[in-house]
Amino acid sequence: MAHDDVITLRYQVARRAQAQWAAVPAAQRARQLARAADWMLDHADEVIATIVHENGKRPVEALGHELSASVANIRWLCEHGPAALRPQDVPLPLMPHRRAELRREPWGVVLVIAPWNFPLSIPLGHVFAALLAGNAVILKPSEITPTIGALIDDILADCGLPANLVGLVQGDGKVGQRLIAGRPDKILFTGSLATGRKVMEAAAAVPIPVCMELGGVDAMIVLPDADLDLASSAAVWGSMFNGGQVCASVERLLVHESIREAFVGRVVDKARSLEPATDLGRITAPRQRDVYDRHLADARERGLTIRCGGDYCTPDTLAPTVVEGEGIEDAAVYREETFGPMLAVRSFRRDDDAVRMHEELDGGLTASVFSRNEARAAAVASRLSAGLVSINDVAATLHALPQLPWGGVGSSGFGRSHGIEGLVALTRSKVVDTPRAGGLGFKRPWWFPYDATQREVIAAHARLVGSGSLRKRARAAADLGRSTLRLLLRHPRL
Ligand code: TXE
Repeated sequence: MAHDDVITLRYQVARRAQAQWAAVPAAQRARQLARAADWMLDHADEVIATIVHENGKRPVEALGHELSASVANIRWLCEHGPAALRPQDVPLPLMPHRRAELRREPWGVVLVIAPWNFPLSIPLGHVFAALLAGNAVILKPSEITPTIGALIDDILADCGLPANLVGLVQGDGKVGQRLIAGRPDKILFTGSLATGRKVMEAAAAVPIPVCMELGGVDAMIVLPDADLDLASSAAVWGSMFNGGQVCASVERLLVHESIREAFVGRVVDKARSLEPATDLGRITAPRQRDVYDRHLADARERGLTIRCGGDYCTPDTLAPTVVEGEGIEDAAVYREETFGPMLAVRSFRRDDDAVRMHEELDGGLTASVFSRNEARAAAVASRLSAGLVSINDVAATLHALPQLPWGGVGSSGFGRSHGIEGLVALTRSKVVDTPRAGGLGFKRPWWFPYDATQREVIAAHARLVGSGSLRKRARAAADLGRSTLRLLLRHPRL
């Protein structure tokens, strides 16, 4: 069967399964989905081995950022999600005779297009939230980590889901385009800005709502009174964990000029002390080397100083690299996402300069500010454009914490996953309003035909709901009572 026919069929069977799944109460859906956490813990070694083998990250990172993050997310979603999906009675002070119920209904079929850097926790987080919200899911893992993507079928095997509720479609960007053409009801994309634009372009043709997580050139700001030991350790881990292949990694270091050498010296010493075999995973996507080579060549052409690293310790591991120098603000390593164990250092004089430097680049997924003066750090943090700003910690620590919404601003994308906000975003709100006293209700006196009495009622009502002073409201209430009585005594003629 031609690929497009397979995709068409995938969507057809997913829609049928979704109708069945949406009829299951959210609390029951949660109970079934929660079994996946048990499966993952029971098969932890297999899950970790598969990730290490195909993605190349260190076992401790596969355990922490993939397995542990995923089971925590599942548990939290299953415990807190159903309440957020429950229909709510919304009081209507302006329409006391009506009862409004706000419902959170599933979109239908959600398409998840996933990256290779967190090949389990990122897609799994999206898949679970979408399923808990009552959707079906078509999942396209990255073509670089297909085996890990396929794990999701095993992880869900014990959940008793309707057949075909989750459709796994392997393939590259071309398959991604075809999946968009298959008209999902919503798309969750994690990947590069360049690809994100193609996804949005294809989605716009239908149109299909999208949630985009596109990475960023995130910065750490180190104020003059920062704890240099803490901040330098945070800078090294924040920029080099997962081999630096993290959307929320520290890509830029903005450090106060007065502590620059003391701080950068510590960063360089700690970066040099990393053991590639134990601390740095291999480069997952070979094409990343092109990015690293280009950024290093550009830095050298500009005469920047490569304080450490700048070459490969093994064919697929870049040595931890720190780059600084006059004019770094124009260098590729500073302006573009390197997505590797590479840090670009720039110094500033005033807090305002640090904010300006941060804001110069469009986008912002996460940021961090280090200072012993929390109020000063908070003042800087409040001025930064980013989805998450950490004070005296690196924001990536909080990546995909189930309680917090996750996503960026500007060229780092839009929409939110995780947290209640991310779950609710996987539903469509619908209001159903009915007569509060039951029955058929009555013809509304403000329906046709229009006349002077109606206008008096509406004018008095506007003064009641819009006046700021109690005296005016009291007078408006009296006017409203009198004019409404006159209106009700007049039999509606239509
Ligand atoms: O991403 P792509 P890649 C950034 C990071 C990295 C760069 C490239 O800077 O260096 O992106 O990584 C699918 N229509 N991030 O090549 O190309 C593709 O098959 C539909 C940051 O992995 O964006 C894969 O499943 N789908 C990011 C997914 O999109 C298409 C994590 C991502 O691939 C498509 C990963 C198309 N036209 C990379 N083309 C983050 N935010 O963490 C590709 N795909």
